Amino acid sequence: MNARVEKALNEQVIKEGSSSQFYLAMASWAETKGLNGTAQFLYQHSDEERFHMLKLVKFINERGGQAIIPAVEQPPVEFESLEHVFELLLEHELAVTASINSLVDICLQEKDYTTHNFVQWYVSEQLEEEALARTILDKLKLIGGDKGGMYMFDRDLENSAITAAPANQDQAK
Ligand code: OFO
Repeated sequence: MNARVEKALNEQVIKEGSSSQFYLAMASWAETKGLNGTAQFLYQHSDEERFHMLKLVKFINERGGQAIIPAVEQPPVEFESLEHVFELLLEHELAVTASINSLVDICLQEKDYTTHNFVQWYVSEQLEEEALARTILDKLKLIGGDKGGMYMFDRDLENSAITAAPANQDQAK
């Protein structure tokens, strides 16, 4: 496998792994605040990011490279508010999108069209995740400090986590 592409893919492994840890920390924080639906949604999101990492690891190894499993970095323990959590999540997703775009660029420069094709899955995934984070943030802004609204919001996220679960299990096969 092209050395430059392999290095960029391994850097992406780090990013997906750290996304998983970051969302796991958010989920745990939400759970301690009684936001169980939000916690469930974020736990699931964390699992998805781990799956994104695993997909890269397998691809690198199958193509004759060597995947490097990164060390676990400590994510934040406390968050200012739920809105802050989703602001950070969107910010994080935007950074991951930039990194995927640069990976696409490297594939084209190195004429590695197989990896370029593989990476397209991540391009679409980032589009969806950014849109979802924006929608959630908009809802939180609408709710403001309303406790009833927050209750409904948490329940909605719980329902969306339940609906999305079977698809994710299929993805992991
Ligand atoms: Fe891995 O999909 Fe977002 O970060």
